[in-house]
Amino acid sequence: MNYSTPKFNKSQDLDALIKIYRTAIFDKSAARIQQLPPDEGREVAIVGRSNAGKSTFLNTLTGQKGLAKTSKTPGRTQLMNVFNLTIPETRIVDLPGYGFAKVAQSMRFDWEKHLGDYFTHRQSLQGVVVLMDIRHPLQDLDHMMIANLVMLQLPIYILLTKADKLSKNAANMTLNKVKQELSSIGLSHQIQKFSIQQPETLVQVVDVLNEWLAISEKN
Ligand SMILES: Nc1nc2c(ncn2[C@@H]2O[C@H](COP(=O)(O)OP(=O)(O)OP(=O)(O)O)[C@@H](O)[C@H]2O)c(=O)[nH]1
Ligand SMILES: [Mg+2]
Repeated sequence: MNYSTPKFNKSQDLDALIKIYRTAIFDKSAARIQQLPPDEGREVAIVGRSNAGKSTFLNTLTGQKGLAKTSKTPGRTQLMNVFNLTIPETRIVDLPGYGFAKVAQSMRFDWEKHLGDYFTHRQSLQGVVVLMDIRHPLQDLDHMMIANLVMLQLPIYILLTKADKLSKNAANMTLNKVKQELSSIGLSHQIQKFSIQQPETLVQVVDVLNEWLAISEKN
C-alpha cells in the first residue's frame, strides 16, 4: 500500500478524525508477552528509542494528556503498556524504548528476550509505528529495528518526531534524506514528520492506523 496520499485533508475536522482514538483507555502493563491480553483481534505497536516521543504521540492521538506517562528522563517506559479502544479487541501497545543504557539493569526491559518473541509470534499485530527524533534519525538501533521488522514482513510506518525542533526547511531536508536512505527497502512512502505542536501531522498517520486496525469512518 502507498501511504503517501492521505484520504483525509487538513480542512477536515481533526477531532472527528481521531474520535475513536479518544476513547482509548489503559488496559494493563506487561513485562512479558505472556502477560499481554489474549492474542485476538487487532493490535498496533509503537516503538522507538527512549525519549523518541512514543508516549507523547499516543497522548496526542488519544487527546489524553496523561494517558501514557511522558518524561524528560529517557527510559521512563519500561513495560509494554496496552491501551484498548472501544471497538472490541482493538489495541495500541506502547513498547519500552530501546537504546538507553543508563536504566538500572534490574529495571531494564530485556528487549532481545521479549520483543523478538512479540514481533515474531503476535498474531494480532497488524503494524508497527517506528518513531525517531527528527534531530537524530536512523541510529544503529533504529536500523536494526527496521531491518528486523522488514525481515518479519511486518507493516511499518515511520514518524520523525519533534518536527517543531527544526525549521521547516531543515525538517523537510531530513525527511527527504531518511526517505532516500530507506528507499532501497521500499519504505520511502511510509515516512512522515510529526509534532505535538502541529496537530495536522496526525492526519496521515491516523489514516494508516485506521487501515491496520480496520477502523472505518463509521466507527
Ligand atoms: N518539542 C517537542 N517535544 C516533544 C515532542 N514529542 C515529545 N516531546 C518531548 O520529548 C520528551 C520525551 O517524550 P516521551 O513521549 O516521554 O518519549 P518516549 O519515547 O515515550 O520515551 P520513553 O518512554 O523513555 O522510551 C518529553 O520531554 C516530551 O515532552 C514534540 O513533538 N515536540
Ligand atoms: Mg514512553
